[in-house]
Amino acid sequence: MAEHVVEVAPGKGGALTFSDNFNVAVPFIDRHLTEGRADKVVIRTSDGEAVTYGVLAERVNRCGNALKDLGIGAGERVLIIVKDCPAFFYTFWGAIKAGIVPVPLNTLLVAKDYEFMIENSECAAVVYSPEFAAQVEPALAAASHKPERTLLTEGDGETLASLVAAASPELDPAPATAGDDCFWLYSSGSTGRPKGAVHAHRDMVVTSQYYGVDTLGVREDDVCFSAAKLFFAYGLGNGMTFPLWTGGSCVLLAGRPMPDNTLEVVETFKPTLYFGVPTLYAAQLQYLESASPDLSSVRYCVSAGEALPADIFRRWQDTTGLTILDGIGSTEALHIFISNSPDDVTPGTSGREVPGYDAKILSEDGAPAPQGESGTLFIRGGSTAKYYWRNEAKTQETMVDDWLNTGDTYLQDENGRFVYCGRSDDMLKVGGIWCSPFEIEGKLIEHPKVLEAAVVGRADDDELIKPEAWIILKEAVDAGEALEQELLEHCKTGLAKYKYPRWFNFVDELPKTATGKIQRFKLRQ
Ligand code: 3UK
Repeated sequence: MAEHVVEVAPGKGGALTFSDNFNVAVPFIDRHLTEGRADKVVIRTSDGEAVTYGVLAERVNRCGNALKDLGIGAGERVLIIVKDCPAFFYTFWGAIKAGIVPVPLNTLLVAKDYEFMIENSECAAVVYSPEFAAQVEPALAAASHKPERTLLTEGDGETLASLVAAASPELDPAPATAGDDCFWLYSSGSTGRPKGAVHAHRDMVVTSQYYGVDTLGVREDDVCFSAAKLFFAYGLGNGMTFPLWTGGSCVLLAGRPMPDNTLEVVETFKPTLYFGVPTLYAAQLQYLESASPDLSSVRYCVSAGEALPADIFRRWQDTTGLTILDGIGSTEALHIFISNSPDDVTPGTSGREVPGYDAKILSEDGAPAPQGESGTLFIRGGSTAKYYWRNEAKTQETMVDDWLNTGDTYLQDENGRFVYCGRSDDMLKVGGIWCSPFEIEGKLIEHPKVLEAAVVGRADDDELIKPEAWIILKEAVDAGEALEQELLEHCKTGLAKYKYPRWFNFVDELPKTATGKIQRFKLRQ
């Protein structure tokens, strides 16, 4: 078998066979030149930039060389804190082709989060967009590990852009195997620090083929638009690996996804596949009450990140005529492993196993849960992370034999469809992004007037979960609107933007166990 190739057996979920020497940058980037796509546009940005497959391949090579020229060695990490733009592609793929490990980070985080990731990854370099300098630069200054190089993507002086322009356009793929470490994504836990999930070269092939092609039906003529950002495993697949696997194209929106700018992108760039999260669908529905953009280019809409309420599914279908395919994925699995599909949709469920993945629901005693009864969902498939970086305890807890413990409670209905019942820990998904109640509580009790705090998820009018705070105040403080406003401001300044509590309750005591652990389940309504 030639080098850097993968054979796909026919049929959904068909076996994938990788050549012995396999660097995934070759099938995702270089293959398009040999298949005659050099002049096809692969990336369009909402600012009007267009990048062809030929230009992409050349810039990936230049970027890989630029990173090597900086002295970054094979296997070393490069943190990527970059908005959705072509430079994200160049850095991510340039690193992989050069044998360097890219680690895209959530761009909504704050300095103390980045400080931890800089130290935990012991990265050799940090590449960041100027938009995020205010959080990244203090993190670099405070971190005990000092990366050899930090680079802005663009701007004055030496930047990634200037190095790329000066670097050689020729780069041979670094030798690798399908199972070698390729890139990481950080995943958050309810307690403790984020965990670096280490993915192999094969993983993006598996997700792109089994979910992208076999389940969703992504094709060469598709234009993918993901409102979910590239740093998120969901967005990385939707907006980058699916088009690169099929020879299709994508549209990138650099700014924060809002109802108006996302629907404007749909109207202007006419994507055929649209990927969102439930919170944004709810906000878009409200926006569509007073606007009617042309969405007719879209073949299917996809939702993931948190459960899509059946009511939002129906209202979206009534308003736009479009079907939303809800599917559950995770950072550890890399993309969606249980999903509704174009010919099998049941609102209010996550659908069935994606071909190529297995799922099982286990009761507390470890036995398979009887049909209709809930238990913990485990999944198995070729794209799951190999391990968590330097976190043996969590690796052993989560990755059991070749099964992955999702931490989700699920049941299977009488038709075999999977129904989400909640998390088995206290973690919340807010707008599709992780939110730890402990972190918000920690922020609240920093406030001089707060004695104790507990945070739980509460469903809003759209049945979407948002943080709610229960607070014990120190003596002689009046609870009122002014105090709520003060606490709100306090949370908004020290936490990632989506994490502030939407409701405040002031109480005299919090429900606790004998050992003093807050019983959050008693506060959930
Ligand atoms: C929850 C869902 C119900 C669930 C993701 C698609 O969300 C992604 O990855 P994360 O690591 O979170 C994983 C957790 O989020 N979840 C995600 N989708 C659904 N719950 N219904 C859903 N449809 O708790 C899961 O364990 O941030 C989603 C593709 C790639 C991803 N990484």
